[in-house]
Amino acid sequence: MLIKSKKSWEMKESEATSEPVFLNRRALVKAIAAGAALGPGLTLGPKSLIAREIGAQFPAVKNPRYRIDRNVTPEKLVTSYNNFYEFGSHKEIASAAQALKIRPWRVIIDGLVNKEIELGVDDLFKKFQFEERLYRFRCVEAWSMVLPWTGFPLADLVKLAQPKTQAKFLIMQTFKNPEMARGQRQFWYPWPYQEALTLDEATNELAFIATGVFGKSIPKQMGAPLRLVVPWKYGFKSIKSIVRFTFTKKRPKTFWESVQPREYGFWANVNPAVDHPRWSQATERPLGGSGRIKTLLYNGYSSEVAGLYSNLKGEDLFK
Ligand SMILES: Nc1nc2c(c(=O)[nH]1)N[C@H]1C(S)=C(S)[C@@H](COP(=O)(O)O)O[C@H]1N2
Ligand SMILES: [Mo]
Repeated sequence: MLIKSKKSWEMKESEATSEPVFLNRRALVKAIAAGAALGPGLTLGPKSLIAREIGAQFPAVKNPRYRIDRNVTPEKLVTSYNNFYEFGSHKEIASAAQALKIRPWRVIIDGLVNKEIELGVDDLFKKFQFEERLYRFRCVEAWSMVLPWTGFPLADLVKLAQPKTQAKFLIMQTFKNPEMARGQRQFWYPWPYQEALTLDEATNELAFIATGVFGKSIPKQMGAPLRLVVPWKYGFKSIKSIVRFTFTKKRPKTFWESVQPREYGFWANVNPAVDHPRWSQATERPLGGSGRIKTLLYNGYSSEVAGLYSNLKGEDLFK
């Protein structure tokens, strides 16, 4: 099909992408921009036909490489059942999270980089090409969902940062402001929330910075204005409302690892065969579904990520 043959407003939502195509993202974005034929079997949703300018977020190109053979979770559930300890230690924090002030929002990129970067989030966004991806998401507490994220690959941010060759890890931190975020008055937690990836993980094609969900800006309770999404790992790795990216040589302690190292580790890769000390990880409860479904190794993303771990002997990869 010739991409240019139909204007976006001539297509129905029902023509949205249904089959995976094996184009890498750059090739896809280029192809769309050039109006090239993408081959038989590929249809693109209305929003996909718009060649996006750098920095423009909505509507984003739907990347057909990331499709899921499960129903998308209802938006109402995705945006009302959340985990964000800064605003409470239960799942109904959405209204409390409206206290989060998301502008101005400064982002710092520092540590082992050639040049530190500090800029406002809107200026940061101008540096990236946005796209939409459908991903699975699996919390360590065994609930799960499928949802469309808008954002850009974390690899693009790493490239912008130009890490030095000694850099091996990327640490990400959430804001710290106990005035604004009541949960941070719980002084026994090691605020700010902190997560980290190896640089190999951070530059894996799946590691994503989300700025939107369901075609709109990401709501505060889901980690506005930018959060990590690493869909092959348990949800706690996907840190929300990031203010700082720091490249280091040494592996840091992460938030939940500091709080409860017996139960939560650095790697936290999804594995149905390795149980949590207090419950089974074999199955999960899809939000909005009836009953439970089987959990998949690496949450169904083995072909993209298993290679990252083939040489890691003696590491506790699945908690
Ligand atoms: N800063 C911060 N990020 C966080 C959390 C948190 O408490 N604080 N919770 C994590 C956990 S355990 C999960 S399951 C996901 C939940 O994301 P959602 O509420 O957008 O579904 O966010 C993760 N990121
Ligand atoms: Mo979670």
